[in-house]
Amino acid sequence: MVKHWKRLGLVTGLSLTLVAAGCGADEEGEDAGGEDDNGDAEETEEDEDDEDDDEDDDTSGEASGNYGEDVEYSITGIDGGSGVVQSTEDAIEDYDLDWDVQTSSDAAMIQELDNAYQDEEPIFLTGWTPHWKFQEYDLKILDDPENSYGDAESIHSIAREGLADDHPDAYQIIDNFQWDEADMEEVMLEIQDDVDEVEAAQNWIDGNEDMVSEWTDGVDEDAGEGESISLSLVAWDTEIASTNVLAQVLESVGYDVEQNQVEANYVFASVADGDADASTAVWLPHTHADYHEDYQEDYEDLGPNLEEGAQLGLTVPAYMDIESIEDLQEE
Ligand code: PBE
Repeated sequence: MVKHWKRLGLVTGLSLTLVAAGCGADEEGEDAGGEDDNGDAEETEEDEDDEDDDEDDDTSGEASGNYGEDVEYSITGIDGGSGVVQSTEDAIEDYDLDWDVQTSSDAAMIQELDNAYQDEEPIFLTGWTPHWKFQEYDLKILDDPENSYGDAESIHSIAREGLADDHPDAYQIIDNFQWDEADMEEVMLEIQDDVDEVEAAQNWIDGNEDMVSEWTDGVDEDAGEGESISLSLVAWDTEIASTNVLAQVLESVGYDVEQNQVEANYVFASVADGDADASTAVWLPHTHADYHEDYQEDYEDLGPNLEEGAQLGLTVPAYMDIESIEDLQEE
């Protein structure tokens, strides 16, 4: 795709007229009314199948990607300790951009997205999937030829040393906990729809008893006997969903579960130091590579709880006329 983009950039002059006549009008029409929507969707798919040049010309066209000034050369980010913000800083360097990342929180970033989206204004986000924002808003992840955001990755669970001996049943459940993107998204979406986190987790559990019974296979109903288990997480929506589900399952067999919402580095430090028992929040091999390298000697990596379904990326509303990070411009 990207190679094509470079090559096809040379023929831009030739086909730009066609694009301006076709796509440009389509894109404006897209938001104006439902009538055009169907036609657009079909055309876009055909275009992609048949030839890449329409789309590619879009990105290399004069107006494409020219959003720097509108957004004050700023990317709307989440917490500074997150891997996605760190990857965005890498991207700024890799693509030689004079942009910066504003840090805030997952919730605050979504609020900014919502504001921009209402007015169809440009906005650049530190995005990742799975995340309900892709269901609620029409968004796209920009191409990343330099791979600053890494490839698809997995989300791992980690446990403190000694957990298997101290709380073998809890350890088994945490070790067995595994689901996929659709499961995680279901819980996230419900929470987003104002269902309480605990209730959303319980609803998912009720609808997935077979899967849950595999995690608790052979564990007695009252195995926990009121013992405490602490789980560390950052208040990212993905981890709020996974931690609540795991917590509910542990509680269902008698454990008393405490959730510690902390900053990213403390997720790793707390499990490494034994201050927390476990976490489901470790994105590997890319997002949390640095934290993992620093602390992995002191905790146990239990492997993926979500396999290869996760991806970071610079994310924009679909109405923006830009496809690749390469097209971010200074002026
Ligand atoms: N996230 C969600 C985290 C990992 C989980 C993508 C925001 C991060 O970037 O560190």
